[in-house]
Amino acid sequence: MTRIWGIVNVTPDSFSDGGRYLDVDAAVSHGLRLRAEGASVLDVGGESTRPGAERVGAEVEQQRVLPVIERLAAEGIPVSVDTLNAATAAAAVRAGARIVNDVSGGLADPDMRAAVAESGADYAVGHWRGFSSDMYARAEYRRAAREVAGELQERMGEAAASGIAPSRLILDPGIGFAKAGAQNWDVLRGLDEIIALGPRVLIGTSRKRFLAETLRTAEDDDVSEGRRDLATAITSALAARAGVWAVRVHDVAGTRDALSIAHAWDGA
Ligand code: PMM
Repeated sequence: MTRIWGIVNVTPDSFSDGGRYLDVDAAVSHGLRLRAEGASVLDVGGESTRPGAERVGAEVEQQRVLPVIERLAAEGIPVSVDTLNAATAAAAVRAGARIVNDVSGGLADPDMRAAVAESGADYAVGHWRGFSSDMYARAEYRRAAREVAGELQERMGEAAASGIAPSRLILDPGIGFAKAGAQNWDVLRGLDEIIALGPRVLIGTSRKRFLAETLRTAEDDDVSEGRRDLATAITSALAARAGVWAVRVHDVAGTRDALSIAHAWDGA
């Protein structure tokens, strides 16, 4: 069964939950609800990576995520920390996180790989070409899936050189990161090239702009959260059939239903 990572964003400016979970108690109860709905991992983040978002310092980020991670980990739930900062990653693992989710794959902070190696945590490595402020300027591909796979292979080599075994790696092609519109579909269509690299593969399409762009019409320009969640459930089910290990989503219940249907189709 494809695993579900439930998103717990502890940010005031996240495009997807609008800051509803800033408060620690609210973030923890949101996480517990996602767990009850079927999330295998809760992915806790304190810095928004949405296009054009301001960066926050590591100190603010840690004030947001550490109390939430501590409480969710104390419930025995596998927690991942979504961060670009080595210091936050190390502190989160001390607070109980078992996975470091770095959408930059080690490129944003030169100390990240050493911190992860030392921590013993698993390492989710994203495909990334720069901070969100200018990532669309770097969205140039001739063959998107092949180039993403090639760059992820470089990140795997760097991780190995830092002492992180391939069995600890999770690869993520970084949907929406330095990829515009149709380039995201090119990557999803070529997922087998990324799966062929060997490590577990994670995909995050949840509520992303390329889904809204696909659904938008002249009459209905503003694609609602519910419609984005439905599109997410469908892409997650298709990614599951393509062989990914896990999908990272906001709407765990809807995605769990979609995965159950996809697995039933396969007789699983
Ligand atoms: N996308 C976002 C944040 N973190 N982590 C991984 N591994 N993969 C992703 O695609 C990804 C991520 C985008 O922001 P959101 O948390 O508001 O969806």
